[in-house]
Amino acid sequence: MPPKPLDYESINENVKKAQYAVRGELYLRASELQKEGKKIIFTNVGNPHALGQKPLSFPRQVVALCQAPFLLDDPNVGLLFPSDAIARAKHYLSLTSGGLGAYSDSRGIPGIRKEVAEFIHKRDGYPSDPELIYLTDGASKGVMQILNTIIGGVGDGILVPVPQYPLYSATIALLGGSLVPYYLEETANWGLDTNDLRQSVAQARYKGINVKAMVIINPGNPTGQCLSEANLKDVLRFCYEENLVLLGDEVYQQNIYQDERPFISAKKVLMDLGPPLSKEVQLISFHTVSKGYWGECGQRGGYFEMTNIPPETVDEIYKVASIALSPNVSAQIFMGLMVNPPKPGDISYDQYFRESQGILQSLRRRARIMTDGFNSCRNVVCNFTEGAMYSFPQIRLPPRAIETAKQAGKVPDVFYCIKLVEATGISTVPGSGFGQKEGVFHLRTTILPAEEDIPAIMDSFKKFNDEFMEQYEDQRGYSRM
Ligand code: DCS
Repeated sequence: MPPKPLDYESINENVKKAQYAVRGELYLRASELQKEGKKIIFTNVGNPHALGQKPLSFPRQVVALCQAPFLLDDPNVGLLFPSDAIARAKHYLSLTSGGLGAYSDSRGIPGIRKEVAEFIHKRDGYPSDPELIYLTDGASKGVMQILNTIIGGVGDGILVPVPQYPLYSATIALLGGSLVPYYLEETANWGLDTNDLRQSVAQARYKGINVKAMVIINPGNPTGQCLSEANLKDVLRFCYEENLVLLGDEVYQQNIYQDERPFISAKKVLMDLGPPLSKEVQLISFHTVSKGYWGECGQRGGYFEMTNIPPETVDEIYKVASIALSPNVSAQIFMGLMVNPPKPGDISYDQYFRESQGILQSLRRRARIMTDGFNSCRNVVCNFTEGAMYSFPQIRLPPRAIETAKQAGKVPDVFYCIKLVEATGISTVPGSGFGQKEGVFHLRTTILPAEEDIPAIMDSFKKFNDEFMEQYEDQRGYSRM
């Protein structure tokens, strides 16, 4: 009997090649341990509500009313919901054709795309066109859709930072394209170097790869760095010279934990550069409701904005979006609320301000406690988390640990992270899942556990790490720092 179409040997090879470490081997081992009754701290995914973050009240009130519009006819509605939430729910329902149970336009509800455009205009100081904004089910679907539009086959290359968030490597693998790596420099706080970029492109072109796009993740995942304005200018000039479309993943734009390098969008820097670049460089920018102080990962709301993309291509992207009919309608409303939250003077403003700033300030403190905690551990060095939601310490594994891992058939950082979860319940992602330089090892943890729990988590990490290093260092005391 020949193999059946969905027998393992018959399925699409690209599916087998795609890897996604954020829910990979470590996550599976942690889930197994949890089933056996061990308490697991899931710091592998940037999923704030799963770690106890409370939703912001105003958006939930508005969406609750949109989901149950009959409440709007209840004479007691005003006792349960503030009047601005009621007004906003009516506003969003008036923008839909049939409420939350009906498909919307495949690009998203026009009135919400307009709110997104106004947000971008206010943020950057440059107008934005709602026709060039498409709403998506989380940023992930937007990224996949744009990569799908770019990649036709193995000859099409995408420059991706290393380390990177594996949505990129996995999607490029699924689509059968070529990932062209460029390395972020850990000793320069994960900055990028245009000479290195140039070299990566030259090498790829030498191999016959048509490098078409460059990805930046700003603030970085897993690396947590914020790109400076100068860095962004260099990147945009580079894209202009090399004829690349820039994919600006800006999902962590609200998650900034220092004041020296505030978030600046690639769109603003491009417009600041003026012509010819501002009219020529193609840019797609991504955003989401999953991050920031919203953390509404389960709602699956996102958008992308297209800059300098010709109308024919915009139409093709629309056509492909139409095949999936419609992004989630409730998620679109979350997006509308995120870009247009209560304003000073609104009834819900004080509460909204208190809740959102409470989360942000706590994340800022958590970023600091975790970085300091890692840096106090033997053979561990960690750059400060300037933004995003992760700490990405380098673990200097003793040669004997590396050998033991290899004998056990494990990548050394996977070996370390498995030992860590088995000993402490802390479930992380090994650095190899994001890509890293040869012979260098990391792990990624989120900074999302409750603030009051973090000191105990760091203590238990330190104890494990000390014992691990003790066990694998030789008597001469390898690489003490
Ligand atoms: N881009 C980056 C850089 C991300 O980190 C994520 C999610 C996404 C896009 C996609 O998010 P949404 O589809 O939810 O909008 N980050 C994953 C991570 O590393 N941990 O949790 C999820």
